[in-house]
Amino acid sequence: MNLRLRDHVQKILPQTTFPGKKQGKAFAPANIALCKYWGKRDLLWNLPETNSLSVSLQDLGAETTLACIESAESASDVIFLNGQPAAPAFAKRVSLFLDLFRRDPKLHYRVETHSNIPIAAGLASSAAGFAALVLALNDLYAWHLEKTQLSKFARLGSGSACRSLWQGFVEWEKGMDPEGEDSHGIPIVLDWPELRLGILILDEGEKAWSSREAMEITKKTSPFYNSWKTQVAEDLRDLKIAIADQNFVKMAEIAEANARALHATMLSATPAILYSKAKTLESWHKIWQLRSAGLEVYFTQDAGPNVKLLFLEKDLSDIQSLFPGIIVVAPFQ
Ligand code: 2P0
Repeated sequence: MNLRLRDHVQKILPQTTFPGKKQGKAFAPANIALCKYWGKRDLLWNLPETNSLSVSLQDLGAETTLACIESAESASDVIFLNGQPAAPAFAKRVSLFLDLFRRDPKLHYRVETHSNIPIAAGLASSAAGFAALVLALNDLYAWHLEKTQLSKFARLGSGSACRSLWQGFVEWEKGMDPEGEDSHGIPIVLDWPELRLGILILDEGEKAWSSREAMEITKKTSPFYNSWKTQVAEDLRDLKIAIADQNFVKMAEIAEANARALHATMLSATPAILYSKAKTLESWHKIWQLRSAGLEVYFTQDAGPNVKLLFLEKDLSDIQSLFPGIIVVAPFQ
């Protein structure tokens, strides 16, 4: 546990020592970035080099229940994921995060998280998980903290989690403050009922690098990392205009170009970071061919080999027959 982080969190928390109720419960959606977060300017406070912008996945996400364990009952937190005891590495990460909020070191929690995000989808399930955990703490202790504050807490668990406090489009402001007081999600109020995302599961293997280590390698060794940061600033500016205008083609072109720039930058790192597999490249070609033939379909891709499609409701049946097994999300319905 880091004492500086813990002191910071404890100063913010309301002075409630006892839970307001028996258990806290909350849901948070997963999110997919249209302009990606890749690289930290501060590892301790988990602060990003750039802003990023995502769209949340409605009812795809994590639901967490949290309860205090009577002191004599357990010497550590008890953490379940989808009904099974969580893997030790994941349980340790969650416990270290809970340390920031613990008033009494002898107090332990029972955490049960159910995620309906297909595990193989390579979606940042940690984003939904940490956002749901922070919301469940807020519920358990009846802190009534604002979502902006909860977003800052979630960021300490996982950067992209700070965008999972809201549905719809959310921008993560990188901020300037050394302790991240101005680095949190900001929702963009807008309704876009026709927008669809499709999750294509192409490869279910373990990924070779965690995002955390891959970001550091990219930032330290890619000759294109500074160009990536410049690209993000331009993409964000144009993306926000396209979103405000509900200009789908413009929005999706920027999102795809941003994802390609991210993966090209990773590939230029040493060692090379390559998440794509043969099936990933096949899907890019297929999407580009379909687009040449007039179908408005674009892709984005995160820290894994699977691809997420961007399209509109009018093309749903074509997309479903061209990409069997695709998981379709309507983020604004
Ligand atoms: C994103 N990703 O913007 C980018 C695009 C993956 C590719 O945020 O180290 O799990 O916990 O802050 O948030 C995944 O990284 O990393 C991510 P940490 P996180 O969605």
